[in-house]
Amino acid sequence: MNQLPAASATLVAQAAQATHLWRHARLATLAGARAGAPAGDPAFGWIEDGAVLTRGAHIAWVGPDSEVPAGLQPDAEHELHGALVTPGFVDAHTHLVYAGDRAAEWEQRLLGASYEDIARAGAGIRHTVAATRAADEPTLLRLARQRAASLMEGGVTTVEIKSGYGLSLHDEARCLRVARQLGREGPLRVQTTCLAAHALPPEYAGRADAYIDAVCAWLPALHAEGLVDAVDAFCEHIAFSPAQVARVFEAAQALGLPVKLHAEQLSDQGGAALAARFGALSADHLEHLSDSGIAALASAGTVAMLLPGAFHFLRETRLPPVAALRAAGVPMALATDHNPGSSPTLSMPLILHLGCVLFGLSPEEALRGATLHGARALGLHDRGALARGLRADFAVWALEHPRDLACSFGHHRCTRLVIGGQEIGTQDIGMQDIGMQDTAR
Ligand code: DI6
Ligand code: FE
Repeated sequence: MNQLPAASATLVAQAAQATHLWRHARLATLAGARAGAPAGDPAFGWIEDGAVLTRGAHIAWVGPDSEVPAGLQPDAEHELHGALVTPGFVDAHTHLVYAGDRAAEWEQRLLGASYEDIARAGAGIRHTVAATRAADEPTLLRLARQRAASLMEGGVTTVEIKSGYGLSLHDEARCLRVARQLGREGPLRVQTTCLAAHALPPEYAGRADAYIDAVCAWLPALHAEGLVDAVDAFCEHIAFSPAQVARVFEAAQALGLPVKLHAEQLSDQGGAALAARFGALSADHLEHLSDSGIAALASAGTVAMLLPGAFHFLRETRLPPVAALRAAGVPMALATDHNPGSSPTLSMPLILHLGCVLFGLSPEEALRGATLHGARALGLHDRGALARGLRADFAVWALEHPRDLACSFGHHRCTRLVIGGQEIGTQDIGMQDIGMQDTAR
């Protein structure tokens, strides 16, 4: 997890090719099968008594335990006693790097203020911007590490982290560096997104177009430092207009960076269609998505990123059009949207539950949304299912079936977590030992 002495590099390279055989698991592979698929194509890609062989960072074989290739001599064998194994969650929409908290603002909302009222009064996102600017990088990194550990307890193996609480070149760069550092330290895999167009910082009050000019000018520098995997914006009446977002997207496109968009969260701005026009990886939130927006996402192959944590926490009532998205064949992803203002949760199992109960997803749609479709929303095609050749990222649960993971809520933590073929030490992420036995040769 931490830096290794250079002399051990060769040993590490050899160990990286070690083989591990995980036996007697209930496997939700998500490989091949889809919800509503024909008979013989089991839901969840289910294997009742399965095994997974990993070699180095990847999966070398998956199948029924009874068909484990004869004569296999893995470096280690792990007995799972029928525990559930799912692909690791890909939490593809978070704002993980920030300081401060916004519980007082939440309290104000309970007394009647709206999210928009608070934003217009100069608080909301800007409150977190002030706290983030005032925090030094070691503090931001320490806070992000703690949050990453909580995500991993809930089975997350890849996370996307947005900036957007810096809102100056200096502070956006600091937040993105912290996210990159978290990824370098591991074990959680990190993808970064520049969300400088999140809110108007106080020094640009009344000058939104000038701020967008600045954001477009910062992108090449942030990209040159290797800090940006994708570019996002907040298209909303309390944030930036479609025309302003289009300018940010053009700047991203000129650098060859993929885009995504906070769209149709509080009102219909035509953001999803704009995102689709730029071939966005995802359009996110979408409570106010129109039929034409759905058609645009479907034809562009853009993922609909649903964020039930924010819907729940903001006590929204307008539901995203899940049935129409499903009918149009738009892949739906689920993520925590972890942030202090609209979705202060770090539990992907809770998000699965909310996706089912609030948005009407099936447990299988929720699981696919939190894994395969989350990966697709990041442009990653090497993870999100348990299949030969994919990354060996998976979580073990003391449960019998993935529907149990989405059904009961508020307490699920994985019992073991494997990222890139390496089991993550429970002491690193605070997982409880609940008595799963292991036999290592
Ligand atoms: N929509 C959200 O839900 C988050 N950002 C955004 O554009 C909220 C961010 C916050 O309130 O701090
Ligand atoms: Fe967000």
